[in-house]
Amino acid sequence: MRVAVIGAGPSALAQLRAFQSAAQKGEEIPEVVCFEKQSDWGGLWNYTWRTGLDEFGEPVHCSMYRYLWTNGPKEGLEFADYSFEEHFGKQIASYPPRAVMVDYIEGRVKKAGVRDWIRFCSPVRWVAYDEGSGLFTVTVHDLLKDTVYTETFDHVIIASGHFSVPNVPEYPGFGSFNGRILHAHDFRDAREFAGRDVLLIGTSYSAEDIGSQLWKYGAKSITVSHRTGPMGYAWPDNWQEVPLLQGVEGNTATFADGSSRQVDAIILCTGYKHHFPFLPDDLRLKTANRLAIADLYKGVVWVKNPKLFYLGMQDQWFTFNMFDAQAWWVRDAILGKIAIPGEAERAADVVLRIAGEDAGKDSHDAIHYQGDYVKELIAETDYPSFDVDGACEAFFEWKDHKVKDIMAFRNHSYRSVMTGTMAEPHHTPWKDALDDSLEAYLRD
Ligand code: FAD
Ligand code: NA7
Repeated sequence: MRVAVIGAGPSALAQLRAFQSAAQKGEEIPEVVCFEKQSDWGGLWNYTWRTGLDEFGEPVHCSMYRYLWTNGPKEGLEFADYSFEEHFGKQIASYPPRAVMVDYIEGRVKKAGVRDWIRFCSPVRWVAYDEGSGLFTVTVHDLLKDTVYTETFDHVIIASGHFSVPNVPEYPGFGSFNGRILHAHDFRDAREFAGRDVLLIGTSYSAEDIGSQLWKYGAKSITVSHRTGPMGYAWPDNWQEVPLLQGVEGNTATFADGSSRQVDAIILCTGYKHHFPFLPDDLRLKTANRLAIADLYKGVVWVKNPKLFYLGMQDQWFTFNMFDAQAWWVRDAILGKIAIPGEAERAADVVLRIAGEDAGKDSHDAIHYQGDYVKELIAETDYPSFDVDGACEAFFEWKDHKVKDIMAFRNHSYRSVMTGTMAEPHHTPWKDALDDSLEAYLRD
């Protein structure tokens, strides 16, 4: 049996680790071939200065930027089979910068020895399913040799991420704006905007964090325009929330309440698209960015063809340990240890999940909802059980800390639900910590 995994970000790496862990326990596993379009693993966490197209003419996957620290506590995402303490030899502070996270993500898969399952510089161009043979044909571009080839597989697992292809609205006057307009996907270095008046559109994680980066690295003013409602935190004095942008003329931006501001740059923090240009209609997921995903039984099995799986397609409170829960479950479904029901039951499961999410009132309910999903999956496999409710508590504390002081929430510490240890406070408050290197962060 052959299994193709598309992508080598955190979701796909969870899948490789899941199979390797079964093999380690003496189980027979299929041949697993992982195709990654970048030259290294880590997915979004694999930082590049590049934007637009890469050296091969491929769309740059990275949406991360310099100085990015995790936007939620690490205690909510920790791997249950590989703690931060195991990796770093000590407990570390709760909001690691990107470089520290990459080291942690890599640590587990280096230990598992799965790197040679991955073909790098290998974007998947097309996947087709043949009813007759019951096999998938996967067409891959080997960028180094510049050759295109096909191979067949019994199962395909799509783990190509969904925070890389930007959603880019246009507003009147953009074509003649006298400044730079970019999407968050192409934002790389806040220092570029030091001394500038910057307008952000959107009110979710990207707007909050890119705005905070701009503030930290010396922007003159930050204006955030909302479509639905303001974020409502107690922002610093040079930060203003305004209603939706109506248009720009020269450098003047006008908003729905009639107010206007002079701005030097506009950053569209308007989210991302689930985008799978390598999939035909009958296999392609089309969904909003939400917790209960359309057309995926148990959030992972393609309802119309249960040999096809998707990982990590949900909007995310939980990340790495949710991807693990999914990957262990998908592994056991492929190994035949978990039975997948018929199509009607699979479709009914999706309807129930969507209703469950819709019944929630607020982010508190949403965190519990996703926590319950993680619990449901890990109860069906041998993924190490952990205190998911404890991880939810870390998220609730995190939300309270943001309300108390949005520019200081990263100075707080939380208890690991994997090891029971309390994180050390970081040696420098986030706003003063300008060096985001691993060495600086881990310094005692
Ligand atoms: P990705 O990380 O996107 O990886 C997908 C991989 O698939 C990539 O390596 C890509 O190159 C590859 N790929 C895509 N198409 C193809 C193809 N056709 N062929 C071959 N390979 C392909 N999460 C947190 O837990 N904490 C945070 O602080 C946090 N901050 C974030 C900040 C930003 C700006 C963004 C955008 C996301 C952040 N996230 C954060 C969420 C992030 O989605 C997850 O942490 C994680 O990276 C998702 O893993 P993934 O493997 O599903 O997808
Ligand atoms: P999100 O969380 O999908 O949020 C998108 C935001 O963009 C949200 O506030 C939307 O407003 C807003 N939006 C979307 N389209 C428009 C238009 N046309 N006009 C105005 N505003 C719009 O994306 P993020 O990039 O913030 O976060 C994605 C991930 O990156 C996340 O997991 C983080 O970990 C990092 P709405 O509320 O719908 O009115």
